[in-house]
Amino acid sequence: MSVWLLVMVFLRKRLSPNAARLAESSMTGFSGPPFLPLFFLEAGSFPPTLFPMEELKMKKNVSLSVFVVSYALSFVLSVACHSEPEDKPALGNSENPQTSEPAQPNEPNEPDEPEKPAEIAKAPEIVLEEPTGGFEVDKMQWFRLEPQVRSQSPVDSLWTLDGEEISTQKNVVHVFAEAGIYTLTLIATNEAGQSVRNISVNVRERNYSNWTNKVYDFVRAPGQHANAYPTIPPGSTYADVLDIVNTSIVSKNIVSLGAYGGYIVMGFDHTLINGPGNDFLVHGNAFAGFAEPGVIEVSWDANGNGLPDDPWYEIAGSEYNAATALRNYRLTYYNPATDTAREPGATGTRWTDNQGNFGYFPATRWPSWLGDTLEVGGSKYENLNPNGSLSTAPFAYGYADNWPNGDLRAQIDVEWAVDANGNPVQLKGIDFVKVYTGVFAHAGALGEISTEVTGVEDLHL
Ligand SMILES: [Ca+2]
Ligand SMILES: [Ca+2]
Ligand SMILES: [Ca+2]
Ligand SMILES: [Ca+2]
Repeated sequence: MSVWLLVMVFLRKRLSPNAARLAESSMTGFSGPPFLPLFFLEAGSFPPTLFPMEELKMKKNVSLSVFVVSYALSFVLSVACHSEPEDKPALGNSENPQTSEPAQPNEPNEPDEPEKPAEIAKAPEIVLEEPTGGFEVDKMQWFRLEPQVRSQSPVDSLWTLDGEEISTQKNVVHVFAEAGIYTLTLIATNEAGQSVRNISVNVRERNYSNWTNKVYDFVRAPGQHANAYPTIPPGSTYADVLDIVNTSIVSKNIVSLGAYGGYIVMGFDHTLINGPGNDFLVHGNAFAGFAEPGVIEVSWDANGNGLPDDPWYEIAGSEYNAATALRNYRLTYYNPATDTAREPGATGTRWTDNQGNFGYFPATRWPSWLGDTLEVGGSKYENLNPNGSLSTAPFAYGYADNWPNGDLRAQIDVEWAVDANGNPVQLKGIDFVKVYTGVFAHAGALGEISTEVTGVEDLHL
């Protein structure tokens, strides 16, 4: 018995807590006597109740010393089998930072080449320098703004004037009919967002003439008034003629355009506003039963150079879609005095057109400042009365020298303007008006059908 106790004390001294834990954790694999002493020691009770000590004492033939030695050997073996060093920490034991491997930062693998930093998507940036005292413009003059809009992606532009949409172009062009202070707003939108810029515009008051103030171009076709209305002295150059015709128009005197295609281009001291309803009236000398319809085209100074070198838009009058209407018609007159191709005995002025037709027009007076030929063109409409008739009926609406000036049907709405393909165009205002004789016809003793013009009246002034 005393030997047993000595072994217990020995074991207790040798067992570190870790070794004891290892021994306990191995209990599933070792169920034999080596672990019984631990059990007793932990329980703190001796003699044990589970250990069959009494039985052992009873068995005289069992040598206690053999038992103890076999126990000690088996225990040493069990510890040797679990020979992990006591001081080796468990992997990943964060409670022991000195011996733990340093934690690896959670970083992605470094690529071979450093990535460019992604650009941060931004709303458009509107750059517009405002003049000292703010933006100013006279009423009925084009106001043009060309802001710089910086953006990494496509931009949609929306311009509003006092809250009402006026343009979806990057640059805005607008004309103000009345003086006042207006707020123009640009809303620039891209895929990242929206920028808004409010611009104050001071529109100044100004007085204008309601009548055309300038003739930019004039071409007269042959006719009975080739060198009259207004009178063109012999030897006049084209520049002289332009001056003479300009004086006529400004002073509201008659200018005859001659036969089909003769034309005049006129302008104003302001932009004629496309306001509500009818906007202007081309004054002529039509009277009941004698219309000489002239086609009207309008234009605005899109390129801002003050000259009528911008697209023209026809006023689509009542005949625009007539079955007999011709577009892009071209007609060439030949000066009878120099025309060597005319047939012997033929009378009149020879003509050819781009439809393969030719003939001799009864009028033989040739404008003195023209050369050997004159080519004119545009739309061409069929006269309502047969050639030679002493009367000519007016078209329903939309032409010059068609109805008497006081007749509502003589007035024109800019809304009727169409482009070269016949599509309506929305014009805020117009700067130039072109009129040309629109029919190719002759009225017997009354001469050729030739449009007369005395000027254009702005109906809003
Ligand atoms: Ca109008
Ligand atoms: Ca007339
Ligand atoms: Ca122009
Ligand atoms: Ca006439």
